[in-house]
This record gives sequence, C-alpha cells and structure tokens, in this order.
Amino acid sequence: MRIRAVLPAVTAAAALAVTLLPAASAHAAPHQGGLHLGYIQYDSPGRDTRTNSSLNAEWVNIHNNSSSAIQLKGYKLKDNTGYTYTFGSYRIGAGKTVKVRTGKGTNGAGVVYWGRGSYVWNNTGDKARLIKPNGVLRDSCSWTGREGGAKNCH
Ligand SMILES: [Ca+2]
Repeated sequence: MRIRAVLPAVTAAAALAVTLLPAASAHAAPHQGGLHLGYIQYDSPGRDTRTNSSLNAEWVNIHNNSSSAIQLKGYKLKDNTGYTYTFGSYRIGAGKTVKVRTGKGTNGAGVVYWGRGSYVWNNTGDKARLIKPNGVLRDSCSWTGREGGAKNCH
C-alpha cells in the first residue's frame, strides 16, 4: 500500500520534469518546418501477394506541420529505383497528413493512390524522396528493412 501511495507522486514529478524541458531537448533532431515525410509502411503486412489491397497497405505519409495549407500539385515522391509519383491537385491543410498508397483507388481527403500494379518501396532497404515541383529535394528518408516493416521519418 505504501508503494502504491508513493508511485503516483513520483510519476507526477517525472511528468513535470519532462514538461519543463525545452522543446528542443525533447526532439534530438528537430525536423525542418513545413512539408516532410512522416510514417512509411514500406512492407505491406502479410505476404506480398500483389493484390490491390496488399499494394495499398504499402504507403507513405506526407505531413504538413507548417501553419498554412500547401498545394502539392507537381510535387514528386521517388524511390531508389527512380519510380516516381507526381501529385495532381491536392491541397494539404496546415497540420494535416496525406497518405500515398501504392495501389489503385479513388483519391479523397487524406489519401491519394499511386495506381501501381506492383510494390514500389523495397522491403530490404530503400529511400523515399519528396521533391518540390522545381526539382529541389524537400525531404528524404531511408530504411534498412530492419525496422519491422515501417519507418517513422519524423
Ligand atoms: Ca514493400
């Protein structure tokens, strides 16, 4: 009983200490502001059967952490092989995420489809690049295949 009584106080103190740390310390490598690669599920769960649902379980999140909406038309997503997805008109709101799924489907709020019939992101290591319409690299993120199927690129 004594331990149970003491623990919440310790936890609260620890939480307070974390809260008081400057934001820069909480994030060892602060990400550049604006548009960037987020979570990438490079290995579709289960066997790679090439069904459309399996292809669509392979995806890349792009996150806009700027304070204003960004029009993605002309932005490109590219892998190591050179496969390239070019965004059509898509307005990503401030603080919003858009998921780029590998397979076919109908674009909507928060999701667009590459439209491929085969996987694009290599399970054994690859590199995603987000390229601006003017060709300038905006962000990149690589993985080795040892991350368990997904990589957090934040
Ligand atoms: Ca894959």
